[in-house]
Amino acid sequence: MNTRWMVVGAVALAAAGVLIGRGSKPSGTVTAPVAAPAGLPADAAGMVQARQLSPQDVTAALATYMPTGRYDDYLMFASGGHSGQMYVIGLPSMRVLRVIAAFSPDSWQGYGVGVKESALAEAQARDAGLRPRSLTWADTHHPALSETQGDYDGQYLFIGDKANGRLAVIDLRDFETKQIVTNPIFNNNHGAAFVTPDTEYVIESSQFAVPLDNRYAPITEYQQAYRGLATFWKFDRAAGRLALDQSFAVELPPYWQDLSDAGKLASDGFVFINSLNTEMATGGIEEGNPPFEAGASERDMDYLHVINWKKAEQVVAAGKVTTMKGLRVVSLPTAIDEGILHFVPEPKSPHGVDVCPEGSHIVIGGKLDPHVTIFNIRLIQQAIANQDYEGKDPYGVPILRFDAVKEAQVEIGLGPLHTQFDNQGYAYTSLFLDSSVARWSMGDCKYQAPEGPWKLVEKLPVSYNIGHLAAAEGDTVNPDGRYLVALNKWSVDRFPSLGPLLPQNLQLVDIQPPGEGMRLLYDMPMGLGEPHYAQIIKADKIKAWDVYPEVGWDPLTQAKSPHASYEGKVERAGNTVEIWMTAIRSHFEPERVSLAKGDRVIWHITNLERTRDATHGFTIPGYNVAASIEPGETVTVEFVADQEGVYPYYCLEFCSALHLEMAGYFLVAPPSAVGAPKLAASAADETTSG
Ligand code: CUK
Ligand code: CUA
Repeated sequence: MNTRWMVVGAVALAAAGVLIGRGSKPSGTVTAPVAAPAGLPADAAGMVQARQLSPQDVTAALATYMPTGRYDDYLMFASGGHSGQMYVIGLPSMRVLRVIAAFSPDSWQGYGVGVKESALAEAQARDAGLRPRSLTWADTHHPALSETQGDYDGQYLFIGDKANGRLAVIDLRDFETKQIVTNPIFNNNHGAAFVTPDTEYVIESSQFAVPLDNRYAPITEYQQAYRGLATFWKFDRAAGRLALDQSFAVELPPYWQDLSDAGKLASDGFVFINSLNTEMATGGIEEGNPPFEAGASERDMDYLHVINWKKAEQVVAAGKVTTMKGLRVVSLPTAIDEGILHFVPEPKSPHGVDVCPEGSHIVIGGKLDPHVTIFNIRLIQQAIANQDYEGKDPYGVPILRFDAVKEAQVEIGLGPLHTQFDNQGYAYTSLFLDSSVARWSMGDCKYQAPEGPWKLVEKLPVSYNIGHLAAAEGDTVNPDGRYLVALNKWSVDRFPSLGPLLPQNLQLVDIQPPGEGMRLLYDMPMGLGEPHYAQIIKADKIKAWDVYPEVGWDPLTQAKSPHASYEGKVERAGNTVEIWMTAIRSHFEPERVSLAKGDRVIWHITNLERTRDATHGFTIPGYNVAASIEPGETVTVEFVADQEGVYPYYCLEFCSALHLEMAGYFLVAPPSAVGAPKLAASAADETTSG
């Protein structure tokens, strides 16, 4: 029996209430091989007592502790709010494994800091004519893992930028962002990103109504000129890119659309989008109007938008569209005439819409309503077929009769927002105002909870102000149960004070087995930008590369780079100097580059390493360049040598014992001193093998 298991045995004993006093040892317990921190007894039972851990604390610790070298069962992909990035977190350990640079520069990853092979650089260049300035951040809200038949397939990850109406595509072979697209005719979103069951489309729906095509119209023309928009970005899986020319959008009334979710199985072909502000409040508190928070909350009902995207696809194929800036748009009148768009009334200020694993039920959380409301897709389809309307909205969109499509309402508490599912017939809804998670039973489901349908089962308090929650594969056709993470907006007193800006608190909850109640396992302070939504995937579904497939790889195109080189060389054409540099432990080649002020520099660097984790970096003082060149990767930096002087370039990653020697000199002479420019690819650098 190895020592670790003996310690675990001792802790389990302690958890069972057999607490042993300091100094005495239970039979079978051995002293831990490593000395405990000062002041702590070395044996498990003694530690339990000294740290005053309850049996619940001990089992929670055992449930989350990850011995060195052991891997987590799940990976959670969390958005990063206005950090503009994505986070990868292991479950159940709650260790942050990676940040993925998406919309914001990150010098560690060599992203957006001088390297040309980056989605950010590509988007900035492309949008130069479309947007007045280069964007270097985003407000990321909703990640979406790519799906095959409604299940996560572990291939791609999409993330929406609420602030600027953009989407990013991340390839999970190397966890790098490959593409940033900008909606050509709309400047914000919220219902993004959500995918259809085979990732045919990535959905991006708007939040704040504005005139389409980024035009100006006075706010007094709000009802005539302002609109919402649901964009269906076609995903070309083979290319790993969203394709604007195969995408389309559906024009919506100027309500504020909120979250969306794609139908699946029973509801495949539909997309559901919540809305608020069907009052069409336009603000103007300074002119005596009600403030938005009151003006947008006057009516008892808002509208769930039900869009038949398969029908919309046919209408688009038939050419019944207007094309704006390359995006094909189905107009609101066409969407109504063709039966693409219907409304379902939903109670006060809805927020989350979540489709159950079988696709049959659509769960709505109303921020100002203590219930979740559950609609049934069968009833919705019947009501559409029978034209069972309770009226039309001011734009002529038919509104289905609430009682004809509602299956149930369950009173669960204050401020219901978002819902996830497990494999035992339960749904889990975040309660923002209650600061708790409600577990309630679904009805008419593949799995049926023993409590019977539509019952509140229990509530678990969380700290504090929970927004989204994420259960293991809990928004797919095949949820896992086991774990749930509460993404709490506030942490208040949970962690030591580090000043007025506090971390969020991500709390790991054990939701299995259901009979024993939900158990809080771990508080994880998130001292990085605010995660909104997260998805949790089985770790073994991710098939990431250990190193790039070939030496000379361009991660942006996921193909061999034309600029790859196995040896160092420098060439001049006119006043352009092109450098092909190799990097391998522990040297660059060349180690000297000499040119004249005013020369244009194109500098390619190939990391020749095939060893896992042998990453090198590259920087030059004052030129705002930070590259990360991972094993096999080729990167390019390009600039004008506009400052004369002597610039030591060096490797940024502590790659070997001789890492400090991994350097070179970039010598920028005054123009006159060089005359006919002399180039020096250092002949002194003789070693090329690794
Ligand atoms: S929203 Cu943040 S708590 Cu943008 Cu998904 Cu509901
Ligand atoms: Cu390469 Cu340090």
